[in-house]
Amino acid sequence: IFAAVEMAPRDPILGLNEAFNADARETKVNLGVGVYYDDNGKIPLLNAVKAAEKARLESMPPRGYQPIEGPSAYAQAVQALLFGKDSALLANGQVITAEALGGTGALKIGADFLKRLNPDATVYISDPSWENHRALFEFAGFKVENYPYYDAATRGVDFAAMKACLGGLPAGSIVVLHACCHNPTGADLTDAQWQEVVGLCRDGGLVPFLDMAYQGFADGIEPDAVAVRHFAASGLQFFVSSSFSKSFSLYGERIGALSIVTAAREESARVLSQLKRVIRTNYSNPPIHGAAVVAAVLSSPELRQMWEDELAGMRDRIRAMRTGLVEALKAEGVSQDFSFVIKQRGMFSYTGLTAEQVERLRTEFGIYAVSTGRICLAALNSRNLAYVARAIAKVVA
Ligand code: PLP
Ligand code: TYF
Repeated sequence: IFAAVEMAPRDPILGLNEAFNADARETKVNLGVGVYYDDNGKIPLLNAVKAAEKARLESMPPRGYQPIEGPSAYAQAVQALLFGKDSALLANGQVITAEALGGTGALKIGADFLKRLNPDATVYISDPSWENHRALFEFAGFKVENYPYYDAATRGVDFAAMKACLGGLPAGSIVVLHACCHNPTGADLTDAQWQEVVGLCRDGGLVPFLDMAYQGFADGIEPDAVAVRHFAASGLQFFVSSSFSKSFSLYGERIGALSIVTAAREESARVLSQLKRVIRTNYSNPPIHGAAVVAAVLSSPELRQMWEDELAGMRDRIRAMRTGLVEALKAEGVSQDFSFVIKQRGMFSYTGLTAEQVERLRTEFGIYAVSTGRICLAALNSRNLAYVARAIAKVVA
């Protein structure tokens, strides 16, 4: 059966973890995977999550099957974060939300649903994009192309090229957009640019698919929803995948959601019925724990405040590491201007380090980064910052 099976390539990011774990050096640092670590280098268990879990454990709830689309309390909590609790779309019944297995699972059920709706569409992802976007949509059966996005010269978005491309796509094309904290570049669109993208999607009859994996990691819960809010105000139909992996530090619980904005309540019912079919034929219904914890935190004023404070703490610590890295590089005598690191948003910095420099960081210093030069700032801390800065200074010298 398996004689002709070829060895698949490793995931370029998750594969790094395996190499890192096998490295015996005590000074090793993993700047590869996009995970938030606290200043002690540990993945935090948020106090808001602890409190919700304690209450849940004490109540010893039964473990029956969930509804196919997950609990409605969870869907409502997700919708309020994405669209704002007073959104007219919510009042009109124009949004359906299904719990999903992380942001990845949300993208996949969205992709599977779209494949049934519009099998011949091409999916467009940013150049570059999260490593898994292309493979995920290809495995769902789509042809995947890039639209221009990052401009290495300005370390920002080549918006003219992006617009020119989106403006020329055939109607029905699916456009995957990073709603905030672009992975891997940290370069986001401005408010005005989002409005232009909404206009291009409307004029071109495109299908927008917003991917929101880092709400709260740029400027805050509300400001980071700007892209979703512009699309919501446009009257268009669109998809949003969202994730609590990062914002709740619940990576392994696999908790995310797919939300779809429809034209009307009646349409929502039809769309949800088909999405439920996609879910049922994949995994029947989603797990209980992550959704219960997130819904409990977001529906309790005290726990919600605790969570917002803890999320702000993560955001502020990443910012401090950005500034710290830039200052430490200067102190190491690096003449190249790295101040762009402070302007990039979210967990990552696209450092401009070459694949050879990244390779030297690994072999000579035990510092692991993605070969594209992406590093995760959230893996820096007060103990490894100087070491990392010294190593970068050596490889760029
Ligand atoms: N989309 C983007 C842009 C991401 O960076 C990530 C990162 O993990 C995901 C989706 C997937 O999120 P999750 O881990 O919740 O599946
Ligand atoms: O980009 C990252 O590092 C995170 C984590 O297949 C991740 O989004 C990376 C690869 C992957 C799943 C999650």
